[in-house]
Amino acid sequence: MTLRALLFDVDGTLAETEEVHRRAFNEAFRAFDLDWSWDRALYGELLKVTGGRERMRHFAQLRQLPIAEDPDFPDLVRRIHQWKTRRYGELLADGEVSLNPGVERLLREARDADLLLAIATTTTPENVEALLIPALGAGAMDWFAAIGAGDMVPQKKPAPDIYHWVMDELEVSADTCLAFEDSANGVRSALAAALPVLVTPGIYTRDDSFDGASAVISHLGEPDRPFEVLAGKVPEGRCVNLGWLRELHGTARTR
Ligand code: XBP
Ligand code: MG
Repeated sequence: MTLRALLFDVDGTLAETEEVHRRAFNEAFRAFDLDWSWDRALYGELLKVTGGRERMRHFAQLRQLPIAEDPDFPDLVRRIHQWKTRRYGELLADGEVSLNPGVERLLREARDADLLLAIATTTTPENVEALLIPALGAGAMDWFAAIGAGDMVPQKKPAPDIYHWVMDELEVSADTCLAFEDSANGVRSALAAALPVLVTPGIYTRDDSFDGASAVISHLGEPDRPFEVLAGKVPEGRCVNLGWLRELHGTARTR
């Protein structure tokens, strides 16, 4: 089956953004006079719940915080999350993160070869723009034929909804696509949509289980910065390019 589309997760996959999310959450909690503070260890646990609002509600329930029983709590969570999203955008505009190794090179190569590019993420559409425009320029969103993000679907990852939505938009079948993910939740989502998936783990997801993924490599690599193979059998090469991806896709089978 010919490879037609590359479907990218965002946080952890395109860039190491979770520390910026965490900072924006913590600043938002302070702005709303909450004594919540998420350190790295706690955030690593909380990341098992995808979506910022869902993560905040989960935290309040986990800690059995009385505020979770307040009838206005869902609205408060929504307002904190809006504040957090605005702050996250400001931090990225300040050049807080750059794309992971090989990401821009591969996106450019795929575009030049007329492959379809798409985004499939649990974060908000605003946050996708906040990352991609500073990194790729004002026209960055036009590089992507579909941007599936946040609340566009009923269920976030690990449910397959966002990948199904993106494939419907692109009018492609799963066997002509390849998904790029960094986390167990992302891999589960892609596999549940019958997509082959290439994993580049992030700082928070190194110890996740990636069972069923086609391969796990350290990052997409650059000619002078080769990737390391962490699991699976991969084509020969120092960095991921279209020839390499087509070969991987040709041998990839989802469960
Ligand atoms: C990772 C997530 C997101 C971010 C926070 O998304 O789970 O919730 O941590 O973003 P991805 P929001 O699918 O891109 O890996 O606060 O906007 O949800
Ligand atoms: Mg991710």
